[in-house]
Amino acid sequence: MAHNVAQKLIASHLVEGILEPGSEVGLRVDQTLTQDATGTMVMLELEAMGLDRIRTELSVQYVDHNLLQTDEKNPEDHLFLQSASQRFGLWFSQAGNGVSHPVHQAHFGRPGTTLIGSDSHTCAAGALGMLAVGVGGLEIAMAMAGQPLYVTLPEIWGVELTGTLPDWVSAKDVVLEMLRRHGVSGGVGRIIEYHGPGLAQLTAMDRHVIANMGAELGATATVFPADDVARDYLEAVGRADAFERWEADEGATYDLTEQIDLSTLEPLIARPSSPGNVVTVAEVAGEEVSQVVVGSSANPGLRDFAVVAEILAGHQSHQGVSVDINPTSREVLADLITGGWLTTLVAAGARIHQSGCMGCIGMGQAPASGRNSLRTMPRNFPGRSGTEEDAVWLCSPETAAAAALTGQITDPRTLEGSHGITYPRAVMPDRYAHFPDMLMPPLPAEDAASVELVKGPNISSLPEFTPIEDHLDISAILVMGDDVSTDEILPAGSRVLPFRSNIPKISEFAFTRLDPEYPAKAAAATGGHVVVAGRNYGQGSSREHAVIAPRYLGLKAVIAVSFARIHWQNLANFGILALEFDNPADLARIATGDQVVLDGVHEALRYESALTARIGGREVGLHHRLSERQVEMILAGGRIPLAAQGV
Ligand code: MIC
Repeated sequence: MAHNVAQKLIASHLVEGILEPGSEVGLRVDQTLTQDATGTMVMLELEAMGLDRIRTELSVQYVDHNLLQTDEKNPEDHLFLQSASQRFGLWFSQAGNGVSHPVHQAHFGRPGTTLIGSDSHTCAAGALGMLAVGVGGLEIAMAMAGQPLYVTLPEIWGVELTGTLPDWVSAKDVVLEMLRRHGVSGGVGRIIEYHGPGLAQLTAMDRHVIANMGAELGATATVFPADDVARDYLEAVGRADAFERWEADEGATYDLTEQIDLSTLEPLIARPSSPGNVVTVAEVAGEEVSQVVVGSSANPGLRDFAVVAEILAGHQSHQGVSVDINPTSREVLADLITGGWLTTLVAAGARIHQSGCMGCIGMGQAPASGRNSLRTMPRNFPGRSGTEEDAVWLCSPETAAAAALTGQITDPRTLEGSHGITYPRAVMPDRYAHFPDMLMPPLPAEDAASVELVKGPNISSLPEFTPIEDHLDISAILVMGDDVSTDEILPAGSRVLPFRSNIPKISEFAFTRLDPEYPAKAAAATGGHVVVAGRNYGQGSSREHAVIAPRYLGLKAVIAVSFARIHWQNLANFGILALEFDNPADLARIATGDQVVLDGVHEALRYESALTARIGGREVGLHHRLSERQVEMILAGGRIPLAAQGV
């Protein structure tokens, strides 16, 4: 039988379950990736589990998020992560080396392997024919302890690319087109596999752009074949020996199909404040812009910066615009210097920042209230930039550069007429800068055993949680709408991120973007509480703090119309019951403060998927989609207590 690439990757890593979409399977994990904002929890979880040394082939800890050092907290977390990497046997990438996803792809990407990462954009590695999945930190800790990754087997969505991209249209526009067509939950329960004749013109870094924002579609993963393009990339980063061909068989089929004729695409942009609000740039041209930010995991390739430099070459950026450049990595920065592009950018008025995620996660670069900020980043959820009343738009480097020049949202295709600029096809070097020594290899086991974990006072232990009660009679202290993102559940930004290793402290920020009184209401509801939401609850980041912090404040159950994949698993990992409405219309009948009564919870979880609740005095039909394994977790109080029972 002919197989597609995703099927081959899954079949070659299957250790439990059967290959039937919708059923739970266990997959062998070859590699893991953690970053600092989620990694401290993972290391605390390894400590809580008493693990001596990791069992994965390769695990890497990056420092790329919490880079601003406005006090001692972030640098102390970096030291903790370095000591934990040495203690448990991980590679370690220091602050300044760059954003995890592109650095990982360049140094460790290997076609045909599986990678999981405690960052939702881990899926970017699908660019190289890897099965790469973003998950919560606890999945990573378990994988490092030698356990498989358990996932609901997705459907495979084949997207055939035909035609050739026109000038001024690039990879970002391809994924924005997917978001324009399908919205932020269009990929839920699916792996997206790109194929077809249009692929050959997309470089590995173009594919990285498209695979990265598969997370914004809610997809489990995005997969590209490992073909000649992947081989050329691995040669260019000095790792030709890592190449292995992984392509779909002749006649391979997909569960769902789609086609994009690249030649019909035009520059696209996502309006504030959702990656799904996509329109053509032409439609919104003329809106004033006060900031342009180029960088992040969504447009991390050297080309993405070089093209901006070549558009700006010989011009001054508009005086009303702050042009912020975040070079992806030490290596991209070196190549920008060698190619002369950095000088061009500086001469054009750009502000050069350090390598890392920076403004993408609100670590600096917050825009002025209500002023348009155009970013080549993957997300623009409300307030994520660090400014509550922000207006962040997501676009390609070409569209960003056009706004930097004109001070307005500008269709870059018009620059030919207005500024005499022909579309620059920045020529890439045959070999990219390659600094292998920037990554610290794992210590040999005999030296690792004696390494002490360096814990600053901001690093608290993981709280312990009790199992869910059989009878709940608690209040719904928050009722929300559709598409609530983890940035709204537990904000990031330079003020909150330094508390990522301190649950009691970070819980003071839980849900405050939606209801500033939430922590106080949770404290007043002494027996615990429930929150209620609409569709796609928990979209966005993998941060497990978005479940641990509310759990710490007493959250027992979330009742929603539907859940985003990573958040749903995180809820189970920390013993919170995720229930769905049988009839989505019931959501509108629930008011803040309604009492929620659930009886016989244990038996219902074990033997059925349906459950009837009394909410505000009315009967409401609910169900869950938990696997037997997840039910056991909930009944034990979470995955860590379950593991402690030896299960
Ligand atoms: C994000 O883009 O939202 C983040 C920051 O990278 C997160 C991880 C986090 O919250 O630490 C993610 O995507 O998982």
